[in-house]
Amino acid sequence: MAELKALIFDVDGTLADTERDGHRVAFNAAFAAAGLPWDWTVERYGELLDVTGGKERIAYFMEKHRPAGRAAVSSKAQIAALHAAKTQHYIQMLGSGVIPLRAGVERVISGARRVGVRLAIATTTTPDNVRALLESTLGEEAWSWFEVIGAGDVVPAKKPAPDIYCWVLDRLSLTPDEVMAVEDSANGLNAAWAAGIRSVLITTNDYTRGQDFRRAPYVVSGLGDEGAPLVRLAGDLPPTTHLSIADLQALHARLF
Ligand code: XBP
Ligand code: MG
Repeated sequence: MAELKALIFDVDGTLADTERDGHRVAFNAAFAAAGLPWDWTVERYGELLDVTGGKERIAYFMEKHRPAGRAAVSSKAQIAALHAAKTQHYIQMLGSGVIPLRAGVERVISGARRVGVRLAIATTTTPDNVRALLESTLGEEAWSWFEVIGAGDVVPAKKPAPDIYCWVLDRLSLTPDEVMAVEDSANGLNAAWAAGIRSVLITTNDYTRGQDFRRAPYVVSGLGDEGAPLVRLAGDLPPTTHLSIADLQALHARLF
């Protein structure tokens, strides 16, 4: 039986619903400020989310949709500058407290701290964004609760490549069987899976609900709260309105 030693959280879509009303809006603000006539609608952004990483997403958009004005951001450096402006918009938005954590996230994080399950993050987003989200939702100290934060360009290949999970496992000095990954997307699931992690809990959201999660042992609509009960979507899950850290420890142990 493999004991659960650490929880590795994805960020966007998992800790908080940041994509539609956060990142998307910040991309559009950066485009407008740069004089680019681009507007990523809610629907289009859903399609663009197939590509992880903001810089990679901009490059993919230009390649696929050939929008007007793309010549102005044709080099890697120009894309990076546009993306840096987007990051500033995004951090400013988070600072004003517009994006809360998803239901149950705070409960599971504090439960893990209480029982000594270590905490880590594996995300494709920019490190400054992770810090801004943690600070605006959990306070200034929260950053230090996470022993390892793997984010953005610390690895060359983003999810669904396994690199970020391998990087985090390496720094935690843990094997894949000692951790549970909490993810919201197929790209995230496939990244964890490719790194050898079999204990994956998917918490779906509006953008990811229809994705292929067949590999995941557990799929729920969220971690749940008493006021916002979870829906069990796949896997042998307890009949509960919300998952506690004890539930996650039991779900993990059952897999090995
Ligand atoms: C989600 C992503 C990110 C964000 C934007 O990351 O793919 O690219 O949409 O962030 P995850 P940046 O679900 O792995 O947390 O613009 O900083 O890349
Ligand atoms: Mg995600």
